Amino acid sequence: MAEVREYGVRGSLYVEASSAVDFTLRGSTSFQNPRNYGIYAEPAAINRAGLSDRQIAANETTRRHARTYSVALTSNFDLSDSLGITSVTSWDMGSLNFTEDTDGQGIQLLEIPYVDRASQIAQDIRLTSDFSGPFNFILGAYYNREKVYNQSTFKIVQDVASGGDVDGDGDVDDADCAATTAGEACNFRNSFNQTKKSIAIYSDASFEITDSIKLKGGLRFTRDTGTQSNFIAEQVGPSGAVLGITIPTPASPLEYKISNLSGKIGVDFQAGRDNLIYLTYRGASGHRPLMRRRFSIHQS
Ligand SMILES: [Ca+2]
Ligand SMILES: [Ca+2]
Repeated sequence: MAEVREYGVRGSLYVEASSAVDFTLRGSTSFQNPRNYGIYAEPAAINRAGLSDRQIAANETTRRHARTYSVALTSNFDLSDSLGITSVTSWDMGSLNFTEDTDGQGIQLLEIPYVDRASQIAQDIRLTSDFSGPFNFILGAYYNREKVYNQSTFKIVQDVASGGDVDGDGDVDDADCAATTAGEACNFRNSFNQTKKSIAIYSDASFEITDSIKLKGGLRFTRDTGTQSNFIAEQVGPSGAVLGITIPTPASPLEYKISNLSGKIGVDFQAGRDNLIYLTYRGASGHRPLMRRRFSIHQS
């Protein structure tokens, strides 16, 4: 039970600055804001009394908002007939906001608002050869940064009908949340920021021994770091007042760092016009499981 209401636009621009330099710029955006999906509450005898199979009840009927933006620039520079530089720069951003009527009923037993934002920038630059001789290579570097903000709130038993009047004075307010025993009349809200960065240097080379036998190899070094900051987990009253902390905020941001060196070496056999047989060995070291190996023989 969901509605569709959305649009998307994209465009691209190609510029050939000279016979040796060209640029392609791509951009897109999209937006969705349909009425949010409904929850089909079961068991029906308790939660859907009086409703037909095609009906649902909900007190929270707001729209869902999802928006994306994306821009990418690909640049090619020919240094000579046999050497070229390619650069790919990209930026993406998206946000998602909606409130789910989680109980699938007209009362305020459980509803969950979600708030999310994410953005990413990435840069890849590589030098590629196109030699007429047996040797060719790619040498590149890559950077990526991703930022995420996430917030969700469990809104529990927020009206008298669902049992939120803990102190029995006829309404649901902060006093009920303060006196709660099982979370009634309270909002439990969690939020955090997260940043991940990745830097890599990579290479790939090939050498044709004969027309049908080619040696290939590559190395990649990757450094990943991640930070989670501004972690907040709190108990909030119906008025929006913060009444308590459910999980303490760490004294300093949580972090991780991983470095990884991986490589591969292999050989291709061109067996006739339609058959390629190849053998590849891959290895990796770093903080991840020490070695990974794969031998494969494929025929197509
Ligand atoms: Ca509801
Ligand atoms: Ca009350």
